[in-house]
Amino acid sequence: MKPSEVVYFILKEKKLFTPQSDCIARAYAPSNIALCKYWGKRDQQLNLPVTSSLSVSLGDRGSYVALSISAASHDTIILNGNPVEPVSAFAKRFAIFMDLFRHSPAPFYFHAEIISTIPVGAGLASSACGFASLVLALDQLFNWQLTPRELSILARLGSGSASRSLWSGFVEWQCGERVDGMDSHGIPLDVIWPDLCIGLLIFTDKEKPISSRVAMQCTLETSPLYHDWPQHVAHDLALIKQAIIQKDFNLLAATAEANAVAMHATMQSAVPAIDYCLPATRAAMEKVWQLRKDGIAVYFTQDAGSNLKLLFLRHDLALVRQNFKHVEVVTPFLSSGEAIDDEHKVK
Ligand code: 2P0
Repeated sequence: MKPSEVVYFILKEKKLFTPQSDCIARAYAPSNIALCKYWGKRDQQLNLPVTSSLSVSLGDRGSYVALSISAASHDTIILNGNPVEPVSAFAKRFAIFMDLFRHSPAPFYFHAEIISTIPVGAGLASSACGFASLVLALDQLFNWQLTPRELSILARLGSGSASRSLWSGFVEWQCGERVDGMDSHGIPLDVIWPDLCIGLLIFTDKEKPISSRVAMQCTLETSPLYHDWPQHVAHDLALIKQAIIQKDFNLLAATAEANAVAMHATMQSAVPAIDYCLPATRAAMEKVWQLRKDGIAVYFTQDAGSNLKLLFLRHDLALVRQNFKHVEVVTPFLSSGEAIDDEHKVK
């Protein structure tokens, strides 16, 4: 099945593809960090995953978009105040996704002004929040009034992890079984955990050397360890859900760290080997392990990039700041502006 057929199936009842030329649709979607990772697809065209996954959204770290119909003869994009070259990979990926929604008799193009509050392409899920914010804006621009699940399915067509960025808090992306992917979408977990903190350790904001899309396919096709990956995920996902329900931080964070380490071990066994770590990444991992030996409950997770995300509870915030001078702290369950300690406000 093609992405355009999925779009048609979802939008067939709607007054689709009739742009409102004087409207500017504004939307925001948070980035998300997987605690149990998505790595490998059962359908590359529809971004249908081999396994389910589970994430936590990053509050006000994400993507803001203002979307309107462009008077130009091509899509125009402003990213963080700078025009994006139409020939760039970013613009091409945007255009391919937006082509799915351009079936009006007369051709039309979009103008998108995007503010990303996280580095783009550096393993901080910028494509997840980017595509999720785009579908939210499209829904407004065309007045579709789709359900969050339908929006999650459309976002998945842009990027798999975008299916989890339609909600705040914990979100499970159920892999589903259907070939059309209509059962493969995010489902939010009804749990609030105000003490949970994420520490972003950003070692570089450069684009990663190999895209996660290429890396996960290479892993699936060549890694001898990939065979066991779905079993790892099933085991880890069950533990992580249990830990969230019981608010058992050590179980949650230890399982998330083990899941990330297993994902990277699996991709390091691919041919050619895929290694996203920089020396600074490994040094930070060593530091986390040493802190745990010293009795501090701090853990990490790592995505398709060199940056690390620390997992810890609010009462260890000062210790984490002492040990990681450049850490950027995100509190997924506190609203912007709520104080998390005496010296710092939530960003
Ligand atoms: C995740 N990652 O669960 C995993 C862990 C990176 C490592 O989802 O090809 O950009 O667009 O579906 O969603 C990054 O992969 O890949 C990702 P596509 P995507 O967050």
